[in-house]
Amino acid sequence: MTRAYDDDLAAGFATRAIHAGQRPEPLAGAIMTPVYLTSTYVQEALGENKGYEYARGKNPTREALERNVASLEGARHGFAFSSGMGCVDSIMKLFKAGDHIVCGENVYGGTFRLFDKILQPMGLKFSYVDTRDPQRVADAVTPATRAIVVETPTNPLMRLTDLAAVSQIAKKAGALLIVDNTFASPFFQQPFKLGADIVFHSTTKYLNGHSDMVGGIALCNDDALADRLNFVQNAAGAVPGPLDCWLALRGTKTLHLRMPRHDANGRAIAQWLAERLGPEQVNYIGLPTHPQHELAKRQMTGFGGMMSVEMGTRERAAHVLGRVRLFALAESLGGVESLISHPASMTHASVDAARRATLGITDGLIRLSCGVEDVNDLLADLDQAFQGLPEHAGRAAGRPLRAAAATPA
Ligand code: P1T
Repeated sequence: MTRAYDDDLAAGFATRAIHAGQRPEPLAGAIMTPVYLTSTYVQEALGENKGYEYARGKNPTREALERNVASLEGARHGFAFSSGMGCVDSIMKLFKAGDHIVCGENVYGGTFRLFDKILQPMGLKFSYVDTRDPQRVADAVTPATRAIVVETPTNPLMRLTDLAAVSQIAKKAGALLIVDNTFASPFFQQPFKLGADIVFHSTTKYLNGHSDMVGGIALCNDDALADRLNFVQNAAGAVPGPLDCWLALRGTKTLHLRMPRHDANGRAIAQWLAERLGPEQVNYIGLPTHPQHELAKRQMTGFGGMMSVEMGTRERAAHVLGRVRLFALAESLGGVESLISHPASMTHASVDAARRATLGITDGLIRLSCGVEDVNDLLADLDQAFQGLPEHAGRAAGRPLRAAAATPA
């Protein structure tokens, strides 16, 4: 099990981002954690070793990453995985057939696919609810509920869950609150302070920040829970390779520098899009018109670089997606480079069309991951991509492209 160093937990965020979990390497004093490319460790004698036996169980590069991110989330324990999905799958192995999970209705398409197509047939029971409304979460709880799983902000609709309110519901139900903090990163949101039991990330995104690896990580504070996660990590074996851990660890050193720039660029681009299309078309939690802007201000310290935009029709979405030059049309998010995507046919293609329609993941929805380039260049790119945008029939008639999203009670 990898525990954060106790003395790391006291320093400021930037100091921890750069140093937490890492000590100079003892052989030569290398300041950077080596990439321990090994599958096994020599044992001095039968039953005698340096604490490392086989690399699925432990790897020093992986441990440095686990300690580092645990420290950034204000957690005591970290467990790295081979992908965000490998991480969610391993967390769900804490449960057994018959257990009931309340899950946010809008989560990453791959998370829904794992639950719906693999775990549900194996006996786990899921209820999908609009977690913007804590009452709906409370209403979905049954005596068999063992966990509440939320993504906040959600991918791609940027909906929020009031973590403090939902953690009360989880505690009352004796269930774990499990939070996907990928979109916010620990720089903007600290779910443990709001009552989360497990926080996880696709490290592929903001934590790495450079789009050069795929990984996941789960964090927790409770020692008994950590023992169970540690057991699953080794027994099920969805562990990351040491080079990927090293790349993620290099990324976290600049998280505190990158996130404010993602946030600044995100705000400027959301404002531009809101002026161009009408604020009700832009799902960005930093816009005062976002139905949950006040919650965002209360439970987060920034809004980040993620947003989705309702273009009205697939044709209008395709127009922009086909003309951008600096924004790259690609899946994924959270890297220094700006990406743009079409959730209905890309990240959420595994969610069936009827369900997408109910959620609001329309064929006209595009998603932007604003990178850290010069914002004027990003705005100029969008401006040229918007040139010649086909008129939307409803818009021409003076009607909004869609009704403003209902604010949950
Ligand atoms: O891709 P992977 O590292 O396995 O992480 C899965 C995952 C988990 N949680 C959230 C919120 C995510 O956004 C993702 C992956 N998302 C994309 C690849 C995407 O483009 O949205």
